[in-house]
Amino acid sequence: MPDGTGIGDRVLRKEDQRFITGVGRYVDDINRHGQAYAYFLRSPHAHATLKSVDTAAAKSASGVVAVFTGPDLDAANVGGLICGWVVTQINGQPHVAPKHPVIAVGKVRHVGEPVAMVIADSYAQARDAAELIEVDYEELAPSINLAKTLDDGAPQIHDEAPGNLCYAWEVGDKAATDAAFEKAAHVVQLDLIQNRLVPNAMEPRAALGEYDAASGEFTLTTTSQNPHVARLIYAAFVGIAPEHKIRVVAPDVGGGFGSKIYTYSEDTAVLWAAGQVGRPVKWTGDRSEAFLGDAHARDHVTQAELALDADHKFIGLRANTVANMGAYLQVFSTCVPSYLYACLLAGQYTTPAVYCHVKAGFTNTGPVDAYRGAGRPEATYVVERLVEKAARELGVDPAKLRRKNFIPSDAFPYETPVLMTYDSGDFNRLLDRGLEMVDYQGFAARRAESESRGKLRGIGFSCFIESCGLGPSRVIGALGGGVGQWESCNIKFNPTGSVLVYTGSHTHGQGHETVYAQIVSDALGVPFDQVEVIHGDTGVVPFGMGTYGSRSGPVGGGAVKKATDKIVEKGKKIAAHLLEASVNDIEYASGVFTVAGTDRQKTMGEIAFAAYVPHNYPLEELEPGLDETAFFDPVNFTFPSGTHIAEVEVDPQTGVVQLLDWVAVDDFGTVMNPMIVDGQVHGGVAQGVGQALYEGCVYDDESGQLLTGSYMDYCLPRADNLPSIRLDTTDIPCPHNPIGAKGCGEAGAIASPAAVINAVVNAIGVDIDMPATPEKVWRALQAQKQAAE
Ligand code: MCN
Repeated sequence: MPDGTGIGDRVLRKEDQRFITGVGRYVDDINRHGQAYAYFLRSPHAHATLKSVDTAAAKSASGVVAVFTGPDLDAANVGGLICGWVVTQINGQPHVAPKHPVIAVGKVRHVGEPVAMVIADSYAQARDAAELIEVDYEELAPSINLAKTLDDGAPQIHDEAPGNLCYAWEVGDKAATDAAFEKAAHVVQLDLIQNRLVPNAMEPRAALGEYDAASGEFTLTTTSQNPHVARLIYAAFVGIAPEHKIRVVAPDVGGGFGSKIYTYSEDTAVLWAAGQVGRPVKWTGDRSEAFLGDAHARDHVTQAELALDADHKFIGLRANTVANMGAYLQVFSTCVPSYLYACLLAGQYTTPAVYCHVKAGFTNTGPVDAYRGAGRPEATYVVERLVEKAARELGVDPAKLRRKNFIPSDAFPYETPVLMTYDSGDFNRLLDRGLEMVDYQGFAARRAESESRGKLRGIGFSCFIESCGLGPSRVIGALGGGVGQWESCNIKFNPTGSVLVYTGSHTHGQGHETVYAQIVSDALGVPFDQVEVIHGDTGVVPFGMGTYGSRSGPVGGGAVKKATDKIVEKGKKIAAHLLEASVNDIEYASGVFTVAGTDRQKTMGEIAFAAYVPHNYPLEELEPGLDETAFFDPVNFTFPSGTHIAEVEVDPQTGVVQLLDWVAVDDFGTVMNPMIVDGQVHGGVAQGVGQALYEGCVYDDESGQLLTGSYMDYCLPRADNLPSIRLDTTDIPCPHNPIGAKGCGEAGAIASPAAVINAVVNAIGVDIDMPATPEKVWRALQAQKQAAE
């Protein structure tokens, strides 16, 4: 757009006006007449038999409306929570999917699992009454430690899952990979720990259930990233009501980072309970409940190896991973450490043989599922740590070693040995630009200067590629995914020319209200401020799959663009009628329809008006109205890639790591709003830095108590832990979506842990695990010193 609000412009975010002026409407801001409040009594034990749950005293407590336990929900045929992705095991069987009750039945399997729901006139009354519930727990030995949970003799968590095994799965050609290692000139080995993380969205989860006895309709207002998928689950699997009798509304949502993809016990229970008690029922989680109850992330251990020939070409990579599922499966739990992880172990390289074996195990800890990056930070960490270690052991420049092994830019589409076909990219260009921006030549001098001050300086690379933009329904279906992953858009013109854009994706910080308006404004020539984007309400938006897997730009944006194309097609017919010309002679550009070769024109505004005031329309050929719906289902994932380079300084006296510089050169295809994309990379990098240096979710090995259940024990990065992040992009369009966009929402979190740790290792000279806390770094330096003595 000439006014600077089209695709590619740094448009300020429309939605920020309401957020920064404090008028955003979050779930907890919404209250209904006669509303009651829910409190969940949670298990204090990691593993116990529920011998009895006596609710009599609680039921007669002041203000109490109802108390429900797991058996009450069972008796009402309320189904359990589901996992939406079937992983087919090596033995051909589907993964083991134990029942996940909304409220515990018979047994509790992690600290914090809901045992009863109390509904009362006030939240305080519900909480007080919960104290009157007598639960007779018979404690069982828990299995907490991932490294031991699959061992013989480990405490059994589910009868359905012998040996606590969820699945054993593999990808790649094992024989070919083993053969590559046999003939290798060099083999590099690493044992890696993917520290467990807590998502920490700014707004904790909340839900408000309502039931209208007249229509039989249930409404849930909730902190969801994907309200339509939630509705499908409540209808088809939980069985609360048929889909057309459930409305799910996700208003302003204060971040999700994956943790709000899922349907949880609390939202499911309040929705069902609203029908039982005939009053709206509200639950707002507090931060402690978020620590205990939000799905956690990562939590892998991996033995990884890279084989190189004498010429330093990568000839094989193999990884053996054990992944923690926690006590129960959530919606994506199974696909994260399988398809979303192992299928990216080729990285940016031509490694011809890759093999990965994954065992997923249950433990008596909270569920583990997708969190920003979901599998792809783990893959990048394996590949990039191995590559950096190979460079160190071989004494070669890590940038040169990467360059020697990059997939060349003319090799796309490129089929990797682990199921993916990369669409496009230019890895040399990313690295070259990164080296230039970071002044790689000058690093030796900077390191010497740090040394003169008694500090250890290091530089670390992370050259990542990821698959996102979920995304190809056919591919996902073939890999076991349960639902189609298209996106939809409905564009409705008002007669006076303003536009409503209904999207099935959900924005909870990503800025869709702005970027989709840019796409529409650009395509239809409508002023940006005349375009309103509406999302997050199944009662208003016809269809949608929501937001996760960096899909809203490439897939949601694709649907928006397709819908604008349909509007233009219809507009041409109306213009032809108004201008008394053949539709074939109508040309369209920038909001104006012209009869070819003449100055006879109609603007989009005139067309919109005529569409609703259709005087003289040939109605049998031309329907009134300007309202089009499009679905977009891409043929492949998008494959953003990038080079991130971190420079750190380590204080050997204290082990403190200071990040000094960050350079990120990414390929996000067509960048629609560079300001929003920059912000996405900043946020993602900060989260990855958190994983690398600060965050670690820890359960006590004996009792299964969450030791890091508050910000006193769980350390998030702060603004002053981060350097100014310097960015650039290469913008190689994705060949298979209408805009050419590749997703950007997770890239920073995918790239950054490997870059940070590679820089720390480069500084201190020994391998180290995440989070590289001062204590861990200091101990590594002491051990190194002692070994040298
Ligand atoms: N965009 C663009 N040009 C591109 C690609 C994207 O301008 N080439 C814009 C998009 O239009 C969108 C934003 O960048 O406004 C992010 O787009 P995309 O990469 O498609 O990611 P999604 O919108 O699907 O968001 C999901 C992604 C994920 S998976 C997590 S997790 C995450 C993230 O986004 N959670 C977030 N970013 C977050 N940001 C905030 N503030 N809060 C979260 O919870």
